[in-house]
Formats: sequence, structure tokens, C-alpha cells
Amino acid sequence: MEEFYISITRNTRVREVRKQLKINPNSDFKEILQAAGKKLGIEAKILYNRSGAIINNRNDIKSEETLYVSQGEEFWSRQSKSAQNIKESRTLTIGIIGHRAVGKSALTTRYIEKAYRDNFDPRIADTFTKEIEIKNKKVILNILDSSMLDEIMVSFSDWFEDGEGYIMLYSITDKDSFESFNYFYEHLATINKTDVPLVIVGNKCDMEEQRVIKKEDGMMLAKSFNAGFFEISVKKDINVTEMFEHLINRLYDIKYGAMRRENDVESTELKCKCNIL
Ligand SMILES: Nc1nc2c(ncn2[C@@H]2O[C@H](COP(=O)(O)OP(=O)(O)OP(=O)(O)O)[C@@H](O)[C@H]2O)c(=O)[nH]1
Ligand SMILES: [Mg+2]
Repeated sequence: MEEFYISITRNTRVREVRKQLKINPNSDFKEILQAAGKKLGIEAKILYNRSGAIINNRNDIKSEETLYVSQGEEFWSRQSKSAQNIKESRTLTIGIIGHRAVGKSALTTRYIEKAYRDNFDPRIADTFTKEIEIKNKKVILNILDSSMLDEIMVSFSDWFEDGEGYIMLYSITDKDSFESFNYFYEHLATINKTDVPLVIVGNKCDMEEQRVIKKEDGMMLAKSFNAGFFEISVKKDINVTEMFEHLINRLYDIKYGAMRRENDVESTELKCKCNIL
């Protein structure tokens, strides 16, 4: 049996972001249950599938499915509303899409941990969470870090559909990473996600001497996708915060604010400090 991934989420009526869990060929059911609980920060006792059936055998777990992790309570849809501990917090979920080695995980780490790791550490797809403050309100930000080392299906699985906005990341030093965007955009269309806030981002602008994608080409592409545009360097921490703030504020306004949705192309006017490096 080969390893595969499933999505897991807490067993609540309020929809929460799903996390990826790798199922190893040799792990038994108890280990899977423990790993699921650890990942969600709870003590896992029961696994339910989407229709509320209890899964208690490793062989009944299917690749790519979503399982609900319970601490002993009934499947969420069978609970009475009053029995539920509904905690409404504001959440925003951003997916990062991009070709292999463009810096998706480095970008996630830079934003979540304010750190940069220079080693190439191909990571599996995963969800990262950080509490931020917008307009004096606490907001839970989820970042879905996809990985091109996984099957393409993992990146566009159920889990990835939780994105409410997406960063499409390429490297200014890698032509393939730029050209793959049409393909990614088509995939976004298949999950009905082209009408959400998008931002096209050219990373590694500290490597000016190895640039193969002109800034104008990035801007043009962003315009054609009706998306925002930034050039950044995760390594040198250039424009990373600005880019996230731009996307987060747009998402927040659409989801929680009264502001009408506007085209995003004005962000192209943002100066990229990379050019003067
Ligand atoms: N010079 C430079 N290198 C960077 C920058 N951002 C990331 N890198 C390097 O690029 C390599 C790939 O970064 P990752 O974050 O692992 O790439 P990824 O997109 O997550 O790759 P996969 O998970 O394999 O799809 C690493 O060696 C990073 O250190 C940057 O802004 N400048
Ligand atoms: Mg990665």
C-alpha cells in the first residue's frame, strides 16, 4: 500500500479549515487517530466520514477524503444546536499556488514565523494558522501551502478549495514557473475560484542578475487575470508584508466589510523596491 493524504477537520457545525494528514503504509488505526488529534490540538477519539459514519478501520480510510475528528461527541449534524460550543471567530483563508521551488513554503514561513530558511526543504501541502489583527478585530488567518512535489491532485483537492483568496507565486528566475500559470488558472476555474481575490507574485527579486521574467510581463498577466501584482523577495523580506496586507485587507472587506468589490489592478502602482537593488 502506498502513502496517501486525507483532509481532517474538527467535528463542528461551524466550518473550519481542513488540514492535511499523511497516511503512511505502515501506520495502524490508533496511530492515525493520534496523529489527527495532535495536528488539530485535541484528543481524538472518533473519526467520522462526511456522512457521519464512524471509521474504525484503517482500510476504510480513502485517499483525499475529509474526516471529522471527534473528542467523543456525536457527529456534528446529529447534535442539537444547544449542545454545540459554537465559537464564531473571523477567519480568512489564503491558498498559495505555484510551480516547484518558487518559494511557497519560504513565503509561508516568512509570514507566519517572521523567519527565513535558506535550505531547500520540499514540504508537503499543509495548513498554517496565525492570529492577526485587522481594524482592531482579531482574525484567524489560515495559509494553505501547496506543494508541487505532491501529486497535483493534492494541491487541488478538497482541502485546497477552502481558499477564499489565492497567491499565485512564480520566480522571476524561472520561466516555467511563470508559464505554468495558465494551467493553474484553469484548475482554479474548475473549483470556481477565479472570481475570488487573486494576486500574482514574482518572487526572488533579489536575484536580479538571473531574472528571466520582466516585471511588465508579470503586470500584464495580472491584469488579464484581474489580479493584483507584486514583485517580492522572501529572502530579503521585500514587499512580503505589503503583499499579504493588500490581499488580507481585500479579503476582509469582501467577507466582513461593507466595501464594494473593486478591480485589483491599482496595486500594480505599488513601487517594487526590487528594481533599485
Ligand atoms: N534567492 C532567493 N531564494 C529564495 C527566495 N525564496 C525562496 N528561495 C529559495 O528557493 C528554494 C525553494 O523554496 P521553497 O519555499 O521550498 O519552495 P516551494 O515553492 O515551497 O517548493 P515545493 O514545496 O517543492 O513546491 C529554497 O532554497 C529557498 O531558500 C527568495 O526570495 N530569494
Ligand atoms: Mg514547499
